[in-house]
Amino acid sequence: MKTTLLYAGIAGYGFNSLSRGMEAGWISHGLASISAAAKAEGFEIDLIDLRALQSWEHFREEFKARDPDVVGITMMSVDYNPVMKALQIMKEVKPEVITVVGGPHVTLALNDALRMPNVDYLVLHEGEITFTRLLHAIQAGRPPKQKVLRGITPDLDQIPFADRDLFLNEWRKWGYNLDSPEVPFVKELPPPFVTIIAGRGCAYKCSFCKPGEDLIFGKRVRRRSVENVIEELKVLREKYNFASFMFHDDCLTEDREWVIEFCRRYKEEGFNQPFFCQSRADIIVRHEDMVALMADAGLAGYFIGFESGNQRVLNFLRKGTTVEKNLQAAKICRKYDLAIWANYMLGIPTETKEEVMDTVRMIREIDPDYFSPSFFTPHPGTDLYDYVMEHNLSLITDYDQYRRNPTEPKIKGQDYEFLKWARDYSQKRKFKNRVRRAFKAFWEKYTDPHRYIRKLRRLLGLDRPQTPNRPQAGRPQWQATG
Ligand code: B12
Ligand code: SF4
Repeated sequence: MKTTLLYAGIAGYGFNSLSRGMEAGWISHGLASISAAAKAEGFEIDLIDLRALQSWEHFREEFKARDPDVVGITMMSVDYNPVMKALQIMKEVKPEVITVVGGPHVTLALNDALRMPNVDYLVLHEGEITFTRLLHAIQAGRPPKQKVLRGITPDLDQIPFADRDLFLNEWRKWGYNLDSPEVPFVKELPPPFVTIIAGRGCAYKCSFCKPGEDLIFGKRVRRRSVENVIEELKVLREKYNFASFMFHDDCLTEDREWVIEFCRRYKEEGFNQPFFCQSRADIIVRHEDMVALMADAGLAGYFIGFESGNQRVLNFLRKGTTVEKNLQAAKICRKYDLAIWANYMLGIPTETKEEVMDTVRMIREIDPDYFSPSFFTPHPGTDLYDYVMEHNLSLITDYDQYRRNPTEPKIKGQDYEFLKWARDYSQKRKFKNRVRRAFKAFWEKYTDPHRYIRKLRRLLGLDRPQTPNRPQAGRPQWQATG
């Protein structure tokens, strides 16, 4: 029996977009994880990644050539249109193919998913155990009768490590030639670069995000053991010789004890590769000692959801932090020379222009290394989505608009021309910050001994220069993260 997994994440950049930043250069850990689980039980698994193909015609031909018995598809809300189209083509080409759809949208908007034609099974929650059981049942000729299957929560230390080769081998076939399993995205993280997940869930309650992930992963945060994560890093070092990595965890730093132990073991095992992770301003302020330890272990930067520079709006978002802490957290990052990737939202329901300006002022004060503004977007499965629906505020007419990118209207009651101006103005650095940055860049350029060593190595032909698709610090990053 042959199973093909499908990654349909082309809502942003379309076909033939591989390597275009994080959206088109990172693996899906959901698919990589169910692939690893199914392969561990002997199933033959391959991948079609629409980002690597040229067109729907190309997909039709590729699907014909692969000729799988079962197809497993992952789906965020934003992926709805390409997933629907792919399902239609697959059932046209091979009506008897068994289609299984899982991922956030299925759990968060089940009624919507149930209306999708050409789907045989929907898997809710986590898929490693349930997908593999389903494959066994299909193989044994006893496919389940019910369409909706409830995923069984796995013990995260017991499941196999994500199958990165599923993506890399497929990408290579279509011309991906970076010497890196995934595409690096900031200058602080050199290739070979990988992403990793140490746990599932988040303990906080932000209204634009929750309860969505509680529904997918459960209310209790589950973190892998430090040893299990270190083991995976050892495998990644052995296999890809990674030079940097990024933790995808929603909020890795919420478990201070875990982080402290991780830093200790990371250094003990001889790792020194720089890494990024997501954190929160209040945690950074509360646990500066942890920040110091992380910076010492290799942390090169934080993704921080500053979200707003207005206290009323932060409270409305249930962000659980203050404007003051946002500013303090930025100072702490500077102190430890950590890059700041600033996530913030404009056009939040009830937000006034003056409140938007508070955010603009705060971001210009923070002076982040990377700007990641988004226009507030109501995502199914969140409390603010329900609020937007109850108040009839949504301007979203198509699933493609579930992207948070700050380019198009999302809700009623906001002046999007003003928001576009605010988006651009928030990224104009103050004069004092431009001077500080220019001085720092000059200092680093001419006092960094590694620069001369690297130059010498290149002259001697020991290093091959790489030009990955990385944004430059300070350039607009209209690529809000997940
Ligand atoms: C890393 C990440 C990203 C990365 C990488 C995305 C990728 N390639 O997977 C980047 C930065 C590119 C990204 C982008 C976006 N993201 Co994102 N992202 C995440 C994040 C933080 C981690 C994803 C992850 O790897 N999780 C761990 C894996 C193991 O979980 P999983 O993917 O859900 O898979 C499990 C189950 O869902 C299930 N499953 C999944 N697929 C399948 C398939 C089958 C067949 C089966 C049986 C089961 C199954 O089993 C898996 C294993 O247990 C999540 C939040 C989170 N913690 O999950 C948000 C999240 C998935 N992203 C989200 C959003 C909104 C986006 C964006 C739209 C934001 C934007 N910028 O506009 C874009 C869309 C990109 C696109 N497709 O065009 C939302 C989705 C909400 C929704 N209703 O769909 C989430 C939940 C965050 C949130 N709370 O808002 N994202
Ligand atoms: S926005 Fe971040 S901190 Fe808030 S609930 Fe979501 S993942 Fe947790």
